[in-house]
Amino acid sequence: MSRRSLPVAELFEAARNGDRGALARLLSLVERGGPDAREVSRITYPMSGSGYTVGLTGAPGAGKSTLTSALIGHLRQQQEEVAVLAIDPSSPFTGGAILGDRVRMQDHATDPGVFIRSMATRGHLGGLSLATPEAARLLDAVGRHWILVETVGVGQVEVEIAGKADTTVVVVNPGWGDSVQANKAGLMEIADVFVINKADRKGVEDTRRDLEQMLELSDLAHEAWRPPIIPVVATDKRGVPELWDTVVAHRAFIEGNGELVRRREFRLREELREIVARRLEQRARDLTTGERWAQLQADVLHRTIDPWAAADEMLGTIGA
Ligand SMILES: Nc1nc2c(ncn2[C@@H]2O[C@H](COP(=O)(O)OP(=O)(O)O)[C@@H](O)[C@H]2O)c(=O)[nH]1
Ligand SMILES: [Mg+2]
Repeated sequence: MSRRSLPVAELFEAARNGDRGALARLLSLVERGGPDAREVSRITYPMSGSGYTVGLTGAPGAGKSTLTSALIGHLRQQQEEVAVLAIDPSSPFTGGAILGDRVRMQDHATDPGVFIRSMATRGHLGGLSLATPEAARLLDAVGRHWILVETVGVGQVEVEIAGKADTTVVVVNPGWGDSVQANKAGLMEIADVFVINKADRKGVEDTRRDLEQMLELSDLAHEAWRPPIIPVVATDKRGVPELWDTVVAHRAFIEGNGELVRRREFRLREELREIVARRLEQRARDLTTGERWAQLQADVLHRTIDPWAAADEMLGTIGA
């Protein structure tokens, strides 16, 4: 039987035994959604929960992929295995960034301790916000205990996705005050650690002051964990060990005070709510087609029924 037609359970067994092709295939099923993705979720969900996700987010070009690659190298030196999900909702059409990421991370392409996957959005952000945690759980269930998630932190929805990691690293550059694209307030809210990448350039201290000031104005400064600010030069790995030590320290901190459990519970509740909302949206789209719908619209146009009563009639058919 070819891999393409293997049942999900067999693919999963193969992936657990280290078959990267099977894992890639399962991730494709997750990306696509539908019944096969449901089956992946059914099998993986009970087996997930021991993996730890680290999100890296920031404006396009901030150096997230370079930094991710440097972190992979650092983790491999410590014999840690690692999986990476690179998510770029901003380039569904060209695929340019995805290709770029592949090239940048190719140092690790033949290392069995590293698994890298670019998740395509197919232009649907809502789908991605559900597919990403699903994909992370799959990686977790096949035994990847560190999962790095690279996301673009620009718009509100993207920042929301970025904030779904256990520890979130926000990557900025010297002079980021000038960049109009970044959703600063949103990024401040989700940051557990700040990286000032490209610290080989001028303006590191100004940027640090800028961040400190923004922290003072936010609630974060007064929480027990104040997000550390770490200068990094991802291209020559300067600051990368310090960054990783900080991520590990943050993990220990939120594991110790119960925050990790609270975060995960919150995310699961939000995910459940989103699944219900999306399925209702789908039902609404299904309802608003067909002959009966056309007739009701005509009735509303002719003022023989008001819009609310017409909606009641449609919703009555699904008991909502
Ligand atoms: N000078 C300098 N350039 C860097 C550094 N890190 C990344 N870059 C460069 O910045 C560009 C964008 O990097 P990339 O990792 O693709 O950014 P991403 O879009 O955030 O993933 C590339 O040309 C990198 O070589 C750094 O620490 N210093
Ligand atoms: Mg990138």
